[in-house]
Amino acid sequence: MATLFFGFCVLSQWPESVAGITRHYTFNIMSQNVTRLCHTRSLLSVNGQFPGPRLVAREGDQVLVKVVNHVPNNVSIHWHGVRQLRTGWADGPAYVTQCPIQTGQAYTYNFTITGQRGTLLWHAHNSWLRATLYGPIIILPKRNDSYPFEKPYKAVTIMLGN
Ligand SMILES: *[C@@H]1O[C@H](CO)[C@@H](O)[C@H](O)[C@H]1NC(C)=O
Ligand SMILES: *[C@@H]1O[C@H](CO)[C@@H](O)[C@H](O)[C@H]1NC(C)=O
Ligand SMILES: *[C@@H]1O[C@H](CO)[C@@H](O)[C@H](O)[C@H]1NC(C)=O
Ligand SMILES: *[C@@H]1O[C@H](CO)[C@@H](O)[C@H](O)[C@H]1NC(C)=O
Ligand SMILES: [Cu+2]
Repeated sequence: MATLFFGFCVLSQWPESVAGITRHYTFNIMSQNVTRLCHTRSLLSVNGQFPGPRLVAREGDQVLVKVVNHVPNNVSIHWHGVRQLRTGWADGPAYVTQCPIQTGQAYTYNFTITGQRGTLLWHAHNSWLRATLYGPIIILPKRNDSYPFEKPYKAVTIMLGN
């Protein structure tokens, strides 16, 4: 199964906000049927979206992601590449920094994005679940701050999965 996903956004169109706000997300881990190239499969998704939802934050923002597990599998979510400064328990690797979130339970990841800008990735951290549980993390510079490169005219997220 090959999947290609395109999302896009014009940077100047994001709503105005002050730096250092709290961003709330809820990730419901659920099972669903998805049809691609004439084949229907059952797979795990976040909020019924595959690939999963975009997590957007500015540098300096606090991010709260409540992950609710509605499936029989143990799940944890890893924020790939996000520096966890004094919030190691929000990193996500099951059995490393936390016990997995069990069926019917929820865990709220709480971390602040510090000193990072760009596009990263979140994904499930146990076994094959990461094959379908993933999505982009888009970190914008602080308001009035610049990118460490020329300001892009437009940002396009391309996710490749299999
Ligand atoms: C997926 O499809 C199977 C077989 O048709 C069905 O039994 C199941 O209820 C469906 N699951 C969902 C979440 O729609
Ligand atoms: C889920 O995690 C719990 C707690 O770590 C563990 O006891 C259980 O065996 C796990 N279940 C599966 C299916 O891996
Ligand atoms: C998130 O972590 C911050 C810093 O440790 C803490 O002040 C805040 O109360 C936490 N929020 C939640 C909802 O856990
Ligand atoms: C951003 O720059 C604009 C124009 O220079 C200014 O009016 C505004 O106060 C600045 N905002 C912050 C958060 O520094
Ligand atoms: Cu990773």
